[in-house]
This record gives sequence, structure tokens and C-alpha cells, in this order.
Amino acid sequence: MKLDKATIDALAEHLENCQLQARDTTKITDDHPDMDWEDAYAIQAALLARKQARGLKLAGLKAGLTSFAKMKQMGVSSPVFGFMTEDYAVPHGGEVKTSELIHPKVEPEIAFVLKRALSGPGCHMGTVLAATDFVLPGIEVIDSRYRDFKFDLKSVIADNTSAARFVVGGQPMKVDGQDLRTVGIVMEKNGQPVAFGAGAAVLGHPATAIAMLANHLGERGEEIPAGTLILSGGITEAVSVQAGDSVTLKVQGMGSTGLRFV
Ligand code: OOG
Ligand code: MG
Repeated sequence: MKLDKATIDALAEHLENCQLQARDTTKITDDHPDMDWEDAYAIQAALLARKQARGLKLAGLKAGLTSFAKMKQMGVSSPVFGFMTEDYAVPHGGEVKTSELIHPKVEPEIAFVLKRALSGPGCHMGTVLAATDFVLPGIEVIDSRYRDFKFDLKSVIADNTSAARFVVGGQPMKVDGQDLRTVGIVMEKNGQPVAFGAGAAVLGHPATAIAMLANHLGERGEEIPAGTLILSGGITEAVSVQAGDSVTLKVQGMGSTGLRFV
């Protein structure tokens, strides 16, 4: 760790204020070029602690930058992990108040719900599939607090991997006998298809993203509890949205979910 606790708490407060006031900021590594990976995750943990201190419950976990399309779009090269609290959850078909966000984008994802806890190190695709209760379509709304979505990995980790809102819905599917690599997805904005892909876009198989999250938490002596909802990461590039847009994600065998920006 390169930053002291007071600096970590101040940065978490700064990033959360940007989120709550829907205003952007420069990336924090500009002012703290020496910060390390531990500092970045410590700022994210301090952000979660602030929300939990206000009584907000954790609603799920996420992996991000797990597809080549996303890594290329954002100019970075490895996955990142974050959280969603209950206030990020949008009901299936529900509304997102665009005025509460800075410059939202949507991502088509496959969400996992666990029936058993997962712990690393040593977690792999097989362990994940054995512990998965079901998978279902999920749209993540990301909203980097950094100006023009310009960041490096440490800054985006501290900013809770741009997490802002999410919706899951459709037809939950058991993973037994399914090949999640070849599951196709179509995301539509205002009825027009804007993104297409298949599960394999996420690290060759989306369960790999969940295993990486379990191994990441394992390094910190934590696990993914049974019942946790996890977003496995955008399958395609993220698509910008504005007030008036409606977005639907169809996932083969799992129906569809959607939300509207008002
Ligand atoms: C970082 C978050 C990326 C995903 O699914 O790849 C992410 C960003 O692109 O702002 O959530
Ligand atoms: Mg995402």
C-alpha cells in the first residue's frame, strides 16, 4: 500500500460525491501516480463501507473488462471486479433517471446466481458451473465518474469499475447440458439491434470470469457467498444511451430483459 488510510477515505468520498451529484472528475492516478493495486481495491472497499454505513445492502458482484471488445474499447488489458448495492438494481422493464447519471452506457451480460459459495484460490470453470443455480440475461448500466470515460485500471477499480445500475430478468436457465460459449445475444436500442455476440466473447467462457472473481477474493481471504448474483462482464462494447432510449437484451434460451432511460 502506498496511500494512508486518510487518503483512501478521502478518495472514496470524492468518487462517491461525484457519483451522487452526477459530475465527472479527472482520474485519481493523475494526483496519486504511485498508488498500487491494493490501494485501488481499498478505495473501492471504502466506497462500499460508506454505502453500507447508510444502510444500503449489497445486491451483487461484477467482473468487468472480461471481453476483448471491452478491453479494446477502454484501452486496458485485464479484468477488474466491483460491486452493486441495492440502489443500483432496476426492476425488469423499469426506468433509470438519466439526470442521476453522467454519461451512461449499457452492456449486454450474462448474470450468474450461485447456489453454493465459491472460494479461491483454485476456483475454475468447473467449480463455478457446479455451484451455479442458474444464469439469466443482465444489462449493466456503467457510468464512469471519470471525464469522457478516460481512465487507467487503478482509477477504474477505485471507481468501483464504473458500476451504476443493472437489470436482470427473463427466463433463468440451468447450466446443466448448456454450452454458454455458443449462447447468442442481441441487444436492441429503441428496437434497433446495436450489439450481437456470444458467451465465448467473455474470456472464452463466461464462467471463467466468475472463477477469476472467486480467486481474486480468495487472495483477500473472502469468498462469494451462496445466493450471490454476479455480472460476468460485457460481451460487446458498451453502447451510449440518453433520456428517451429503451434497451432490451435477448439471450438465447433465457428470454429477455430491458429498461428505459427517462
Ligand atoms: C469499466 C467497467 C467495464 C464490463 O462489463 O466490461 C464493465 C468501464 O468500461 O467503464 O463493467
Ligand atoms: Mg459490465
